Amino acid sequence: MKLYYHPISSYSQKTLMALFEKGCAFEPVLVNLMDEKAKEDYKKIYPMGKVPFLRIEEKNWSVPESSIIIEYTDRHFPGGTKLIPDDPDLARQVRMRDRFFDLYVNDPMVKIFFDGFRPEGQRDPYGVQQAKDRLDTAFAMIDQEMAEKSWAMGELFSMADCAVAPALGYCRMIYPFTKHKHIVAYMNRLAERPSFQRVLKEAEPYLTAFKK
Ligand SMILES: N[C@@H](CCC(=O)N[C@@H](CS)C(=O)NCC(=O)O)C(=O)O
Repeated sequence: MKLYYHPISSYSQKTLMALFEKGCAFEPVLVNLMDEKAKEDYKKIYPMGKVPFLRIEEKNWSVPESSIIIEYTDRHFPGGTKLIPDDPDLARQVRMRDRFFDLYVNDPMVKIFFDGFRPEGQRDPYGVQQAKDRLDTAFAMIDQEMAEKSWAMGELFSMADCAVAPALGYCRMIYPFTKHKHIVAYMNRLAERPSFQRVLKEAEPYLTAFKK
């Protein structure tokens, strides 16, 4: 199976972290989102142009969306970390947290991150303020939740942790959460996870080049 991705894309990082947790083999295909020609070529594979995207040629299956790729992988590759529990109620709680982290941490983080790279006059201060307000609310909720937990689901590491790790990793740089000590401790635990370390190591040279 081929994973179309970019190393600095937070949603790609979420998926990569999950695939590394599972230890399943895949062919990585880097999509250069900074290059218009590469983006246009990629749209022939996935017209929405978003990464990550999984293609399983032998089944003629296309699997877009980070959470759905993780769901597919967790179902079809029994090895490594189980990322979505078999128990339906626990699975629902994982999915709920995954949605929360994507919509209320990752998306606002992306808004703030990319606005910073827009030329003067094309920035969106109102949208950025909305994103910051959303993050403030999300941080307060997560901090309270993480007071007595190791991972988003308690002692169980799951897809939800893969969703939030890259998003919080970027927040550390662009909208820090230092006053939320339980999130800081959670982030420190995530940073020790070999799957996340591997993701960050791969992203590092691309991030340095992107910032220049
Ligand atoms: N909901 C999607 C979000 C994917 C997404 O927004 N990816 C960004 C990179 S982090 C992207 O492909 N951006 C390029 C574009 O929008 O053209 C998921 O979970 O996979």
